[in-house]
Amino acid sequence: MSREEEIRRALFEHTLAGHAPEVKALTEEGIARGMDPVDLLFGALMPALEEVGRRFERGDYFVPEMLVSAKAMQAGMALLRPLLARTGAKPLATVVMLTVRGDLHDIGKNLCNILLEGAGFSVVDLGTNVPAEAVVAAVRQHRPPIVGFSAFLTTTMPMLKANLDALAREGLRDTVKVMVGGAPVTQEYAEKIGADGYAPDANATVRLARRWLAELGHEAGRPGEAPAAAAPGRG
Ligand code: B1M
Repeated sequence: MSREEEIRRALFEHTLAGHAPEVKALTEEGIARGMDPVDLLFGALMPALEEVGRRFERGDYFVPEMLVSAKAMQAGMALLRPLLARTGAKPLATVVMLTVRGDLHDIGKNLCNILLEGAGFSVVDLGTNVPAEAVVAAVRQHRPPIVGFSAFLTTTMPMLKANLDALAREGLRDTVKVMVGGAPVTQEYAEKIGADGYAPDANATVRLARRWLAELGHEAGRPGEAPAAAAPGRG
């Protein structure tokens, strides 16, 4: 087995076990060896988290295990972030991103943010557990053409509609394109609640944001592409 393959496997195992220092060291070694950051992310870190979810569903893992695995993954992501998000160019446009009220999951949103930044967008990240009032305030302050809401729990999905309603109440709905996403969200659900669009993953998020910019008359697609082929079969 090559050292690269060993690194991929060890990254998977240590993320699963929640060993942040090992994940950090292995990611550093992978980068130093010239491994593709997209490969490290989609070939090791993400599959580990998917396995964490499966173990949680089976009752083999509980919240503390989920949490330490997430922290371990974030130790790797922190190192990959600057490599995935190319900067230095004039931002294409601002995108306000957030996880809805009641929801503490942020890894998926953060990944979308990284790829959006990599594609040249300027991301204003409001964080997690964000109330509708804060969404309204951020749209007033930043005047973004695009806002993205993430919901990762079936119980927090209704907050997507609550945010859309809050924007409409404040007369801001027509000033922004609203994208929704997160594991339980679907195209059908997005249409049902009246969002402008849905993206199943981070690459699709970038594609949709670019399409909207082009429709709005911005010069979309430059500078920088989303990291090339950020995982086969992922949008
Ligand atoms: Co939670 N959790 N969790 N959790 N957690 C899930 C989501 C769950 C599916 C696990 C399971 O049962 N298999 C389940 C939800 C079930 C459901 O609602 N149907 C669940 C549960 C139940 C819970 C708690 C309720 C557990 C409890 O307390 N009993 C609790 C809720 C806390 C809360 O939010 N109020 C909880 C807590 C946690 C932790 C805090 C421990 C931790 C989160 C840490 C963190 O995010 N900082 C955690 C984790 C790590 C998970 C799993 C294991 C991994 C989530 C993740 O990061 N995935 C998850 C199981 C799983 O997903 N396999 C699970 C990787 C990420 C890259 O993918 O999030 O899908 P994803 O993001 C994708 C797309 O969805 C899309 O692009 C991303 C990148 O490709 N996308 C968008 C995301 N946002 C988008 C926005 C867009 C467009 C696309 O436009 C704006």
